[in-house]
Amino acid sequence: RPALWAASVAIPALFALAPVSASAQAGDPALAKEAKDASAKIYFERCAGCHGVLRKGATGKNLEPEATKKLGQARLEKILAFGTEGGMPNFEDILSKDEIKNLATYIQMTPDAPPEWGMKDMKNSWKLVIPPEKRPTRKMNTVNLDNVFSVTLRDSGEVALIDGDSKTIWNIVKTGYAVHISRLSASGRYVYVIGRDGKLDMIDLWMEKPEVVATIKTGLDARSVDTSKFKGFEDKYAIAGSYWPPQYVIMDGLTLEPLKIVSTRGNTIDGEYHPEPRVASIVSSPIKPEWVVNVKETGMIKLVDYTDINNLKETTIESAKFLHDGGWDASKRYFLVAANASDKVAVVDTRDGKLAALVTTKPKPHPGRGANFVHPKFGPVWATSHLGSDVITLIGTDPDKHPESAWKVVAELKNHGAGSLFVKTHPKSKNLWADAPLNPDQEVLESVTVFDIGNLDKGPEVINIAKMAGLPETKALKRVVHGEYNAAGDEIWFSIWAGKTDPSAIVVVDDKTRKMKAVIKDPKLITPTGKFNVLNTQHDIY
Ligand code: DHE
Repeated sequence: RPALWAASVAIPALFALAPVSASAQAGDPALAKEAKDASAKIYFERCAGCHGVLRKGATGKNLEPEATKKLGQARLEKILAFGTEGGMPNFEDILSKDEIKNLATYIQMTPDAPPEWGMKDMKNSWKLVIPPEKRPTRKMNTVNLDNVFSVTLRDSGEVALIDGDSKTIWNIVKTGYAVHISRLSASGRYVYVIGRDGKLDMIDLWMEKPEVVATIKTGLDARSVDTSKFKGFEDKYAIAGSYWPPQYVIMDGLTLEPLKIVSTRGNTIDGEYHPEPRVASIVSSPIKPEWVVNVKETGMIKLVDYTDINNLKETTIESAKFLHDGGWDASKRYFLVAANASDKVAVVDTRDGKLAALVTTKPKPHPGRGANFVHPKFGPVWATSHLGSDVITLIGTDPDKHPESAWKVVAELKNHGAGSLFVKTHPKSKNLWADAPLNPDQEVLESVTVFDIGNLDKGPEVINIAKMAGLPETKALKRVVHGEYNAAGDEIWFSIWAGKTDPSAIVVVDDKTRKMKAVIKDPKLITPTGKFNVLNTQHDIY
């Protein structure tokens, strides 16, 4: 399987920032300095996302010397070249034989800790490009902002802002490397974009052409961002979570000035100390002045109360290790987050500040933000698809009116394959969609499954979306990824994720007829992946 799941875009300078701490142990194999530095860079760019910078393991296995030395040089080289059944990608088509050999040696050496990134570094990196008082006082364009899509152009370090009404690119904005997600301000005016390199950019949609008005490097490796959304605190603060250093930072919501950094290092739910508990998903509660901050390796879910950030209150909820992505139930009281490598979904009751349930599922649930709909038999449910299984799991979410179904797997629908990343529906839609971009089979990764919510027994329709795009044949696979609805809820958009130099497209499907409605093509659409519709993202509609 190609190594797409691993970050395949250079995240520069992590190891160039400061000399890494020398921690070689007796008996470690050795590499010449140049080979070691090159391997450290490859490890960080391609492996750390799943295995951790300190190689403690998360979505991927523990790769500390104690484990890797047992496997030995030859076996490690084989695994790196050809991958494993367990989901480890193959690198033989991306890395040279020498790179694989050196990497196999490197991972038998004691891991070096990269530098920290504290308040001074953040302040030095912070640029207030246009201060709030110099920004427009009214909307300076005629674009229907509710229906703008912020589209990740993964391998070019940009986002495309696409006018969803005309389906044309409004602007392309330079952002961080291998951008991960976009989130909206409570007002719907600002788009916050976080890059894997920790760069956070704030884009003003009121400008004639939207541009970055503030930017900061929040860490050296990051995945998540949100703002304060509770009444009275709308956009007062922004928050970004890092993978490295393991911490989150609270910033001024309108300028991104860093205000407070909180480490997430600590003990796991098993009581063992972990030096690298990375911040995975973050979401802002609409019912309390709180963020839900999911700490991957410890399995701790933090409810961070932002009413008084100098005397910060954190409620720490124990759940399951390897927390990753998740979304609200329809009532927005419960947050459901996948502990993917534990095969569990944790349910947090944000009103009472407690774990409501820990639901065991088929392997590796991966919901994105999930999908909410009313099941004809079980009432309100939340859905997730899976990386490790060809099912779409439905979990009951209504303990008041459907207590017998609440927090139980009430159904497992058949997806067209494993290797799925995202499910999606919309309150106005009767369809439930799921992709499978990491499946090894070409027909499967090009296709999506769609169920009629009112008649799930009828079984799914499987539609090849990549073929609809009419792109020329190239060597790269055309992975169909991440469905996202328009503001009206009558179109669903899918990205074609191919190679950096391959032509790509976004396919717009009419939700009712399930037929192609438009194809957005442009040479500037380089590796489109995640898409974030302004209205749906602003109000957590999914
Ligand atoms: Fe993601 C969400 C982490 C690889 C596309 N991804 C998330 C979130 C986390 C995360 C923690 C939740 C953010 C939130 O809600 O606050 N992703 C990681 C990884 O650690 C991982 C496995 C490896 C890596 O090195 O980054 C990884 N992710 C990918 C990809 O390869 C994807 C498919 C393509 C890409 O653009 O990089 C990808 N991730 C996404 C998308 C979301 C996301 C589109 C947001 C989904 C949504 O609908 O909200």
